[in-house]
Amino acid sequence: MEQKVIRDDHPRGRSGWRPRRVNLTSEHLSIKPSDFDYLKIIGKGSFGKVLLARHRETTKYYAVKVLQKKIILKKKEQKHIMAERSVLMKNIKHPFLVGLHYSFQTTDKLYFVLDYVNGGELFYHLQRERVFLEPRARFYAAEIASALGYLHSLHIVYRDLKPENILLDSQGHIVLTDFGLCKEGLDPSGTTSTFCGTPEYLAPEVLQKQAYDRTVDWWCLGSVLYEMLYGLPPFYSRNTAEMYNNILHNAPVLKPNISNSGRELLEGLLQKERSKRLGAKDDFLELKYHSFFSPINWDDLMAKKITPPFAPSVSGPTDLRHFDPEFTHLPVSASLCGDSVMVTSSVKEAAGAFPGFSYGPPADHSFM
Ligand code: ISQ
Repeated sequence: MEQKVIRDDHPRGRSGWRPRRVNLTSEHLSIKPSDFDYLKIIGKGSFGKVLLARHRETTKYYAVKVLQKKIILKKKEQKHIMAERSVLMKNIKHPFLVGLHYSFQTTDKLYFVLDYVNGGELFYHLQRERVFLEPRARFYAAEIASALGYLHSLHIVYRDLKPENILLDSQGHIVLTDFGLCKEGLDPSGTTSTFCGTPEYLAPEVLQKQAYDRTVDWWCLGSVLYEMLYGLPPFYSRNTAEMYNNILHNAPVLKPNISNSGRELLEGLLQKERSKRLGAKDDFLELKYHSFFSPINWDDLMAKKITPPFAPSVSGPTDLRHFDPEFTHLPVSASLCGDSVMVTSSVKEAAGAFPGFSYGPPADHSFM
């Protein structure tokens, strides 16, 4: 049997280089659900769930996102899902973006094998502390901004930056997940217009179903930063109609308990007219050189040389204390691993709807 030295040098792999000898068989060439043990549910959405999984052979942990094909088709979302996959596949490597290792499919499900991080959602920590002091908010905003700037440089608009998509790793660095609503293929001056998502952070142009561009992400970053500093989203109202009205017509309330540069940045990012918004001209560079970020050394930030202002306490990879028990207490379904699917007509219809979905990285990045 052929033997080959293998290595794990994914940029965010925890173990770094780990040469190992394994026997290469045809089994290694195609990845499948039974290559993993599924340990816990760590997230749930309308299309499916995210599970903590351990690769049986390498014993490495991953977040495996499993989506039901028929639900995606029913909601006419296959374009988004294929976009998520192709966005994740675009050789995207950035310290603050979740990495995709593999995607594969079975008759009824789509699987994304992603980096696993267990520091919890940023907003889970924000809720516990109500607000963050400025240096901490600055650190998170800077890591998010650098990730958004990187996506924009690849002509990708994230579009739907929202609290549940912003995670912390075990050291306390930002990891953005869920590229499901990312729009790709936009040239820097290009626009697009589709609407879906949750309302809190939606920019006025998205709310009004007008054309939008990469500046929508700077609005969302403004919303995230506002919530970190003031404890509530800008324009917040318990009444959704009122909140929509506030987003479209009211200036954000910027109380003076934060620095002038912070308020000035928020004013620039939460500018309703996108052509006047901070970032409209030189994108990320306009944020990078804004006085609010003057304490940030951007080279150090990118190299993860800045010690995070807060370290989530975790005892190890299987410490799930920062995940919602609503998810982690759910039983892990056996159907994930088996071929036990009842082939109904809707499953048949869905089976062939995602041609070219499956993806395996170059050998250097694989599990082998
Ligand atoms: C990675 N680690 C933990 C949770 C996740 C949720 C969604 C996508 C990736 C994730």
